[in-house]
Amino acid sequence: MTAAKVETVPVCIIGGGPSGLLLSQLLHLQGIDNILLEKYSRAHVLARIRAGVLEHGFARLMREAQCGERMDREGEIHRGFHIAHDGVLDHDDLYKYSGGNSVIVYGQTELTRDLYEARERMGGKVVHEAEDVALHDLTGKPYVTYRKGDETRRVDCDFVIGADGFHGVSRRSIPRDMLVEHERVYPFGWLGVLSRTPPVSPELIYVRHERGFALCSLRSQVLSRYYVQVPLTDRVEDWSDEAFWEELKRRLPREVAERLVTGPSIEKSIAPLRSFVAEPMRYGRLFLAGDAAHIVPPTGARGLNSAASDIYYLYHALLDHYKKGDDTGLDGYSERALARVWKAQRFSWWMTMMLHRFPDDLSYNVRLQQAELAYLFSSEAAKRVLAENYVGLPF
Ligand code: FAS
Ligand code: PHB
Repeated sequence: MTAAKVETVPVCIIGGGPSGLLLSQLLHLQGIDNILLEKYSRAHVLARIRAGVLEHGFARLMREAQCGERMDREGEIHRGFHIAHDGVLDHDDLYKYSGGNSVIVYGQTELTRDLYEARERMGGKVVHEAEDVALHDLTGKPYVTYRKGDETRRVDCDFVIGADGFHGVSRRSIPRDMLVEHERVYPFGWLGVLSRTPPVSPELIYVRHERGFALCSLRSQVLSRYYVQVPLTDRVEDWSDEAFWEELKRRLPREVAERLVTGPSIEKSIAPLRSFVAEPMRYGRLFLAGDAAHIVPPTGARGLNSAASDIYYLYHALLDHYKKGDDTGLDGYSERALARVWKAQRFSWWMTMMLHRFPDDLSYNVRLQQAELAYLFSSEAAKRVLAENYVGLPF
């Protein structure tokens, strides 16, 4: 192993997903130098198919990061969505019930691509295939070591941002007795298919069905994204494209199923569902953001969007530190971020409990789900609650 190459920057960001990239880009635009260490290649990161719905707050941050141009050109503004249940197709008018807000349907893959291209265009320090990342002296003068090829490197910094996702190294670098983890795992997963077919509906359709949950989403007018709830024991190789389409059609309202255009899957995967929060989101000079600190079931489309408010809070806290010598934001980050994270946790749990079929479903629970939906679509107040959470609570 060759001698360590040492670099010194104010902020070292671990993780080149949307959280890390967005913060890196925002700090760079304010002249705050930073380096981002990503475990895999850019191609590997961009091969992942994940979120599809952006809150208006996330969209605002992308524009502030000078990365919103393609999102605004190619993304679709959605002012409502449907919930199909018990033979009816109900609709929540997000625009009306949220007081004029909407969401943008634009794939996480594309916004991650936009962020990578902006970092490259602006000469950002992004290191791919940074292996064996390790965090050191987090309560003193922090530094990060990693391996690039056969070279060991060291980054001396003021702050480390752990944006390395649920399986990253950052949260695991916090002593066990300094962290409380809250978790619930759901007894099913989502089998997702991406297909080059026209979407079955101009707006998303969430489906509660006795056979299980389903979701009709999209990435564009020629790229559709569909999901069906499957048992945790299922493997993606158990599901042919034909079997997937047949199951989806059985869960959709007849008039929707009849107009479904099927085609070969260009991506097919099963995602487990869990709710998870690690508290606090800070240890010394390490700050956790995004999936490194919290995970939600994708039912409420809050995963990526919860990361956005973490980044917003961290960005302004670091600005105040470097521009004003004010650490109020940094000292209050964990409490402020968690307050919004838990509201997103609540909403994601509520949507998941309402729309999925649970293996041991008691008749009481089934009737409760039906009552929840009947109340939701009979109450203006309930539709306002749904809308304001879905478009995104204020940062
Ligand atoms: P990410 O996990 O996206 O990024 C972390 C990055 O850190 C990765 O690129 C990883 O390679 C890197 N990394 C990990 N360990 C490292 C190490 N030791 N050193 C250096 N780098 C390291 N959200 C929604 O809103 N809607 C959805 O439909 C949806 N579907 C999802 C499906 C799946 C299968 C998954 C896993 C998540 C889904 N999510 C969804 C949530 C998802 O979009 C996350 O919220 C989003 O990726 C969070 O972004 P980051 O916090 O950047 O974490
Ligand atoms: C998606 O398009 O992938 C998507 C949309 C909404 C969700 C979850 C996933 O709630």
